Amino acid sequence: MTSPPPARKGFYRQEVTQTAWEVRALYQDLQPVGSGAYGAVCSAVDSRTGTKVAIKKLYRPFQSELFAKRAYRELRLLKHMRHENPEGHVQHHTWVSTLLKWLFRSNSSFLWCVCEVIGLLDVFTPDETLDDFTDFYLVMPFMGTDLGKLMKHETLSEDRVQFLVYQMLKGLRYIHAAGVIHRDLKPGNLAVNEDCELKILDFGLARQADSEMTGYVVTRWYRAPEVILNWMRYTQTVDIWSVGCIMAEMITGKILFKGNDHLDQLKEIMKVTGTPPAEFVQKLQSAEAKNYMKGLPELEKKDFASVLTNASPLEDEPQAQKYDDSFDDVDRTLDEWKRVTYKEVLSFKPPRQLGARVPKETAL
Ligand code: 0RX
Repeated sequence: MTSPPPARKGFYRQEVTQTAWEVRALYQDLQPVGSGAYGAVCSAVDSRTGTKVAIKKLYRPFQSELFAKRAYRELRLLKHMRHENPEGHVQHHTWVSTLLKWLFRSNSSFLWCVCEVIGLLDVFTPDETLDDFTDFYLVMPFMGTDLGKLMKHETLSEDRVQFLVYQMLKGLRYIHAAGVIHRDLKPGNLAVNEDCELKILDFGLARQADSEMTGYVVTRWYRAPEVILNWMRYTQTVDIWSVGCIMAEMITGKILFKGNDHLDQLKEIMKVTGTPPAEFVQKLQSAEAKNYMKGLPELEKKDFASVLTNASPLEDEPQAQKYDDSFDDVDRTLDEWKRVTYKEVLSFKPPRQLGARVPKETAL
């Protein structure tokens, strides 16, 4: 029996949950944190800074074209998610980053901690040539908990909900600006630290086969109907749908659309949104989908205030009434203009005053 070749210089080997890991020597104290069909994650300590990192080893990434494409996609996406893009916005704030770097005296790792999307700290392979290339490892900041676990343990105050939703939208804005759709935003894919700072990631360690999307499962509860049923081409708005579901759950402590299966989930959704109008159903590409929707009894749209009963009314978004501009095409005599203007003057209702407070700008 031949013994395996020694580890690459600057690397060491260790068995973690029956898998051989060969990592850069600077990453010490490997501890398993999760695994699935696609790979495994360990925590480790970066001996240069003492900070905790997460290292992901993909499971046999080059075993098939499908695995290889998945692995390549994850690497490309994670490499792309850098908020401190040197050609981007940070260039305009170089003095700020210089000051921050000076204050924290670490090259760039501090800047990773201020963004809302997970990014790569390092990527390495122990294989010395392309011919030997079989594995690579992704290193990122270690995130101890996620929003799913946080919501199980506590009810979130209104300002924490606001701060978390703000960070989700900020992170999504960045992801969407890159032309990427996340598709699987759920509490378990939102890492949160003790200061309520959030990072969007995508664990995706397990296969999301049809069976994983069937039945009473978290993998489907945050998905927009067009994703669940695959009825039409979808856009970045599917991620905004997920943010809405997550926000509702943070406010009420209950899962908004907890369907037992695909169609039950659609029914749960329509109990709140109402059944879509006929023009929308007409646009569905699938004939099966069209028939199914046409056969449903009509449901009224619910007022969100009745669904999210403990939500703050201060977050209400005022809705404008339709403005009637038909007079623009009408010719009237001077007297007639005078009469309609007078009528408008008399019918004016002053806005509801909050106590005796008068806005500063308009106070005489
Ligand atoms: O997070 C990823 C990952 C992220 C991703 N994105 C594209 C869409 O927008 C968000 C970013 N695409 C593919 C993969 N991978 C990943 C997640 C968790 C993980 C390892 C890799 O394990 C950790 C990470 C940090 N702390 C603990 C465990």
